[in-house]
Parts: sequence; C-alpha cells; structure tokens
Amino acid sequence: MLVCMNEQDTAPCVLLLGGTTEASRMARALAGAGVAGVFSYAGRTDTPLPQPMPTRIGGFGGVEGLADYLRAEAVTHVIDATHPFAVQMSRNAVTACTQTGIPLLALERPPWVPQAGDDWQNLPSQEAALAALPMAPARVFLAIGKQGVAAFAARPEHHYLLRLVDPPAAPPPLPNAEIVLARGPFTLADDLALLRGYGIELIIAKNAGGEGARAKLDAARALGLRVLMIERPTPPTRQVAANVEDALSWLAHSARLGV
Ligand code: 3Y8
Ligand code: NAP
Repeated sequence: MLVCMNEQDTAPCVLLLGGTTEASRMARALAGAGVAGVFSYAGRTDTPLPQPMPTRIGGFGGVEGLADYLRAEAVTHVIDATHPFAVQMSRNAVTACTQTGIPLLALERPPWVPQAGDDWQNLPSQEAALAALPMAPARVFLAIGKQGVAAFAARPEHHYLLRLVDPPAAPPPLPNAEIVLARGPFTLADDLALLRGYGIELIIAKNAGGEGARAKLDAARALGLRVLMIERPTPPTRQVAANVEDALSWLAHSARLGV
C-alpha cells in the first residue's frame, strides 16, 4: 500500500504508531490538516477502531522489518503514539528511525499521580503487584487487559474480575474469574457501577495515564478502595510531545526544514 507520494515529492508522509486515545486524536488532526500518512495497529484486537487515514494492521517484523517498511513506503516522519506499556514498539521505533535517519516524535501522556483520598501502592512490575496481593482471599478487579492475566494463576484463592476487549480464545487459568467485555474509554458512572456490582475490594491497574482508563481510579477513590498501581516501564530516549498541537508544530517545523 504505497500511501506516501514518490520520492520527488517533498510533502511529509507520517507513520503513526497507534492504539491509544491520543493516537486516534492525532489521526483526526493529520487527516484534518491533509497530511499523508499511515496509521498502524499491532493487531491485538479483533475489530480495532476505524481511523480517518489509511491503516495497516500487524507487526513490522522487528527493527529490520520496520526500517525496511520506512524506506519502502518513503515515510518522512514517525509519530509514536503507542501506549506507555508498549515499550518494545517504542524501542524498535527509536532504533529504526536512527538507522534510517527519519525524524521520530513520541506523543506521550503523563503518568497519573495520586490525589487526596487515593489509596495507592505503587509497584515496579506486574510480578510485584502479584506479590502484593493480600493473604486473605479478596475480590480483585484485574484491569490490565488479557496479556498479563495468566501470571495470576499463582494466586487462585482470589476472585478476579477481568475486563477484556475481546472474548479470550480459552478460559483464563483462574478458578474464580468473571469476564466483562468492554472497550474504553470508560466513564466514572460505568466504573462505579462495575466496582459496586461485583463487590470489588482491590484494583490492579497499569499507570497508563490519559483519560481513557482513569475512570476506575476515580471510582476507587469514591469507594475507598486500594489500588495496586503498576508503574510504566522506562521508555527509550526520544523527543516527546505531550499533546497533538505540539506534535503538529513539530511536524510542520521539521517538514519546513526538510529533515
Ligand atoms: C489494539 C485499539 C481509542 C483507543 C482507546 C487509552 C484508552 C481505551 C483503556 C481498563 C483498562 C488496557 C487495554 C486499555 C485502554 C484505551 C484505548 C485503552 C486498558 C484498544 C485497541 C487495542 C488495544 C490493545 C489492548 C491490550 C490491553 C490494553 C485493554 C482498538 C482498544 C488494559 C491497558 O485483549 C487484548 O489483547 C488487549 C490488549 C494491549 C493490554 C494488555 O496487555 O492486554 N490495550 N486497546 C491496539 C493494536 O492492535 O495496536 O481495538 O480500537 C485501544 C485502547 N485501549 O482510539 O480510543 O488510550 O489508553 N486497553 C491499560 O491502559 O491498562 C483497559 O479495563 O480499565
Ligand atoms: P509491545 O509489547 O510494545 O510490542 C510488541 C510487538 O508488537 C512490537 O515489537 C511490534 O511487532 C508489534 N506492535 C506493537 N505496537 C504496534 C503498532 N502500533 N503497529 C504495528 N506493530 C505493533 O506492544 P503491546 O504492549 O503489545 O501493545 C500493542 C498495541 O496495543 C500497541 O498499538 C499499543 O499502543 C496498544 N495498547 C497497548 C496497551 C498495553 O497495555 N500494552 C494498552 C493500550 C493500547 P514487530 O516487532 O513485529 O514490529
């Protein structure tokens, strides 16, 4: 799918690495500004949100695959708007853009910080969150998606509520688990009802930041529930913008300079 104009054309052509609320907002801004480009999903979900720009789905095949893609598609700029926990993609983007000399910008949202009334325990990893579970059986909202669930089979005594985007291919290896299928962004009313409805006593969450997943934290505060908050992995060093407007300015400035 050759979306970018041929090499003679100097107009920018952006590869937008997506999968977050900010990426969807960035796609609308690029399409609105008439900027050529490709939106990229990893293919983690069955029916990802349609985007207002040409879209590719699936991995690139590591750093080399991404570098080959950038050259073959004559991409002029990469904007990495992936999730803060999608750290492998972000690392590959830094390496491939360094190899190809293509400018890269990360569109990164700040982490959530606890507010008055929050009862958080910050943990460096999912394994640490597992170890921090109470000894006595508890009703736990495991709000980390599907990729990390299997590890909690080590603590089968708890009752888990899982929120997944798609139905799992097989039942999770947890004897006491219930599944709700929902695609965010979520609202406070929905998450209050969910926590009350399932009698949740404890939440395990990733420090994703942004607005799409924060409702459960506001609901936890209102209900006085403890949150085991998994801190995000350290991203690679790269240029970062915190919002779409700054990303558009970066693109305009960088394109004018012809870099
Ligand atoms: C495939 C694209 C948009 C993007 C919306 C955001 C908000 C809703 C909240 C909870 C937490 C979780 C999870 C979550 C949220 C947004 C955003 C965000 C968290 C979609 C999407 C893709 C994915 C992948 C999916 C992961 C999972 C993580 C569920 C689309 C809907 C838990 C992360 O079933 C699976 O395999 C799900 C896998 C990676 C984490 C995991 O490890 O399981 N996101 N989520 C992207 C791709 O293929 O490239 O299908 O439309 C996007 C969104 N998910 O445009 O509005 O921006 O963060 N996604 C977390 O943050 O904790 C849910 O339930 O409270
Ligand atoms: P990851 O662990 O960082 O990446 C693993 C591999 O998945 C990458 O090396 C790449 O494969 C492929 N990949 C990841 N994002 C891609 C993208 N946008 N386009 C094309 N290929 C991609 O990623 P992840 O944590 O599984 O996240 C996958 C997707 O879900 C991302 O789009 C992310 O933004 C979204 N998401 C993730 C979370 C989360 O909690 N992790 C939350 C919300 C949304 P190759 O090496 O083959 O190129």
